[in-house]
Amino acid sequence: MTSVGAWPARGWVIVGILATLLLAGLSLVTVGVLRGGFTAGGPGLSVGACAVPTLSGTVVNVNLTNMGGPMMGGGGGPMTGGGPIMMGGTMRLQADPATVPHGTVWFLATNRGSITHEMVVLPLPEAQIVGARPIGGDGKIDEMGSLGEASNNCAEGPGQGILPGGSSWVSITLKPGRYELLCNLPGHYGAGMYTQLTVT
Ligand SMILES: [Cu+2]
Repeated sequence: MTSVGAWPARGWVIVGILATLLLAGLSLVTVGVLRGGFTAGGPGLSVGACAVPTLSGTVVNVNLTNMGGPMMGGGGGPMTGGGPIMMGGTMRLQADPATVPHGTVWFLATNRGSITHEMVVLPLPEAQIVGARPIGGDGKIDEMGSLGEASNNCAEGPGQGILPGGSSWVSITLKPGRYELLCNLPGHYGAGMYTQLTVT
């Protein structure tokens, strides 16, 4: 009698385990949807928190990063006063690829740091190197002559800045030459957010 009664009990245990696994799976899907990990059909690519449309032709992926923030895995940040401006080359702007053919170029800037960033494209005059622009009292460089920028969170073109985990994109027609990609939020250029793009 005991062995007969044990089987249904074991069956219920198995049902319970299956139900738990099913619920766990459902909650994972829910988290994925909430985090924007799934696009709602149609072409496109989900990058971070944003659904990025398909960018055809030449695409330069621009990574915007900063150290010391919670998204960097916590390595003991150098910040002591809690101010928004970080000093000492703790920020980076990297372009991949760094050389592209002339014509229409898409820039896809993704913020992998912990604070707001942006990407601005400026021509780089002959005999001038990147990172050498004079920085004003406001911590910014002169954006005169800007060819375009990606600073619209989860959208195209200029805006209020790209939030952590977000992206922005812009297409610019470029002639052969050298260009400087940079972030011009106060203090960021001085902290190292610039790189060269060569157009052939
Ligand atoms: Cu920045």
